[in-house]
Amino acid sequence: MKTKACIFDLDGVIVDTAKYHFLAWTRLAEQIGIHFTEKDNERLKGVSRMDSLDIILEIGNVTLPESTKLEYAKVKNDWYVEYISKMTPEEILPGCLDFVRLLRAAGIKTAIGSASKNTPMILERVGIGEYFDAVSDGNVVSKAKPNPEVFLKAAEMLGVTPSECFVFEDAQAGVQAALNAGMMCVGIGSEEVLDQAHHVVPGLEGMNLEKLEIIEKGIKI
Ligand code: B16
Ligand code: MG
Repeated sequence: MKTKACIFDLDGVIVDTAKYHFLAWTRLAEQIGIHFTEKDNERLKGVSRMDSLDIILEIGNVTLPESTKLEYAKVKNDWYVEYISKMTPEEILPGCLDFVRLLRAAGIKTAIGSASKNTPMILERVGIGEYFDAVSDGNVVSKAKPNPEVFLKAAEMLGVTPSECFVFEDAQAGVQAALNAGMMCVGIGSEEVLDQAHHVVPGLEGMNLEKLEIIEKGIKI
């Protein structure tokens, strides 16, 4: 197989932290007087913290000075950290650990490619850090997905070329970032939303090396 590394998005692929982001953003939106729904929350997936706040303010038609926005983003993050600090290994999404173990046993490198600045804390809480050879996250990159920086950085950390990498992503912006990086991409979620990916699966359950090889060859499964 040509593939030498697999890069995993964190929120929505390894753990479902979207629910905690939603709780914290809703709490903040209510405080500002903005009605924010679960459907609106879809727009925030894979998007950076400050860009997420801008989307919420746009929904509420609210304009704020930069200093207040930074203050609000901090308040939201403090609440979010309060939620994720209680996460446990049971919250790792089905199939993830089995697949990562298979990859590592086959000598394929693994990395995290996430927009989140809270990546180290989440990995520590769910006890999965040791399974990844590199962590490229919001603390080491500055350009948000669909910019490919986060995935290119992961490849660089692993010492592989982009064409040797597979990305697993649940957000449209993330799929686009993987394609912009020149990598293969498996979408995690709905085919309708992630139609740009080379292949889409509902989750990592049942994913294995044989399937990866078939997707790499461009054969539809
Ligand atoms: P933080 P991913 C993304 O993580 C989330 O999907 C997105 O909703 C969040 O705003 C972003 O991380 C930043 O997170 O506020 O923790 O730095 O999907 O790229 O793993
Ligand atoms: Mg995600």
